[in-house]
Amino acid sequence: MSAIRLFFALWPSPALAASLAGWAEQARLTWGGRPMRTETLHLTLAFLGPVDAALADELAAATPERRLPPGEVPLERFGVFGRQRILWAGPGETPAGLQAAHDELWQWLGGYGLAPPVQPFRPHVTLLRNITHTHPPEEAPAPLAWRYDRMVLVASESLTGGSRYRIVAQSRPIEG
Ligand code: 2AM
Repeated sequence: MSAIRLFFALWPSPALAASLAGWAEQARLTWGGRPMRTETLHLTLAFLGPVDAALADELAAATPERRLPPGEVPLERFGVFGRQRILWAGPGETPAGLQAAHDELWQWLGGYGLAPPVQPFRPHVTLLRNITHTHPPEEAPAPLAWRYDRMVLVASESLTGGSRYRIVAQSRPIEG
């Protein structure tokens, strides 16, 4: 059976994505590498990996019934994953509300037989890939406040030269 690579993420508004693209431009002066396309910038909440098509359909159908308690992520620092040669933007510390959203999401996914990663949650927005230097992070631009009220379920398709992301469902914002 065919498998689909899926992940849940926070997706920035176009304005926030444009600001983050500015961060990427600045970071590239120090770390080199290849900037992510502005319209692909995101913060992964849960990476599911390849999931069979029937389960993917089930998750896409169930996601609009999920609620994500609204919250805010302060984007205030650059970080480097040296082994993966990634430069990212993220919070100084994981906000408690975001950690709770991550934990709750994985608890729900457990009901579908999916297991959380062993590594701790490291919320980040990948800005550059294949960085040519792995200097420790320098001071980032002025912080950005990311207010979120929903998550999206994304299918990732591998193409030569990168991935294409397709949003297949989103959670329902809490009204009021
Ligand atoms: P990255 O940006 O740090 O590479 C789609 O690939 C999204 O899922 C990206 O945000 C990517 O994080 C994340 N991702 C890919 N493989 C992953 C893995 N094995 N564990 C956790 N997240 C992963």
